[in-house]
Amino acid sequence: MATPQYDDQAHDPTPLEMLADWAAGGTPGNWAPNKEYKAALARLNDIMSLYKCAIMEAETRLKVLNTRFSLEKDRNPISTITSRLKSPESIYEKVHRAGIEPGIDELIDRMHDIAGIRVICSFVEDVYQIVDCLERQDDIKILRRRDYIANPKPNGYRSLHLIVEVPVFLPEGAVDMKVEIQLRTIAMESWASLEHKLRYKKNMDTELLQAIAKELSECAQLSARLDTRMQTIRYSIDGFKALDEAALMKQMESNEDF
Ligand code: 0O2
Repeated sequence: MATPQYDDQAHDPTPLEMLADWAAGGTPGNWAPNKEYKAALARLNDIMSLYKCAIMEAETRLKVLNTRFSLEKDRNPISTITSRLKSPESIYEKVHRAGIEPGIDELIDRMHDIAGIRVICSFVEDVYQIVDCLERQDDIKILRRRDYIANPKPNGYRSLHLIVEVPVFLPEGAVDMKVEIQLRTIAMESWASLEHKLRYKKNMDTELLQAIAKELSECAQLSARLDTRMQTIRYSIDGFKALDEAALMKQMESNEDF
């Protein structure tokens, strides 16, 4: 196969170049550095930089919330915040998997997780507190909320996902950009990262795959109970709901089969 031509040099296409070619409506394996491709590449570079700024904006909001909480309640609800800009390779793979029509506007419209932030909390209650605070912020728009903590996925996945829109302030004015925020506890994070590895195991024996999926499903239930028990202990340490000690004891007893 002839080496694809990008710009004026013959080289293997980078994932970003492949993505620009897809966005310009090119045919894989038969691309040319035409006007449409060059315009798509320039626009892609521009929006990737805007998504990077959106991550900074959203991350700052979360850090501010964490600092305010720690002042008022003497503890940090957020354990860690990590962020990532989805790689062009991963975007390219997902546009095909999700059947997104070629075009940068389509990409912006249909793909919600180019900018992604993961917030890890110690307790489930912290997740909901952070979400409540974000919902009350005037200039953050919550476009979508999926609560896989209250309604776990069939495989046991738990996490709370928000798609938010944050303003990015540029010299020429503000632009609203989408960011996906995944909030979960430490236990949920440990489960999800293990399960994520399984998703990308292509050549595993079917029986082994099923056995691991079953084991993971059981671990998901254990991890959900662990979160409940940890929350209960924290309430009890904080003296929170101390008046309802009988209910607390009952809750602890009901956890004993774990
Ligand atoms: P990756 O490899 O993490 O990037 P959408 O947000 O509309 O594009 P979807 O699936 O409708 O897609 O949204 P959803 O359910 O909110 O999930 C989005 C992301 O959550 C996924 O991104 C994963 O990061 C994570 N996720 C969802 N379900 C699972 C699960 O069962 N296990 C694990 N480990 N993670 C999950 P991607 O792009 O699918 O994957």
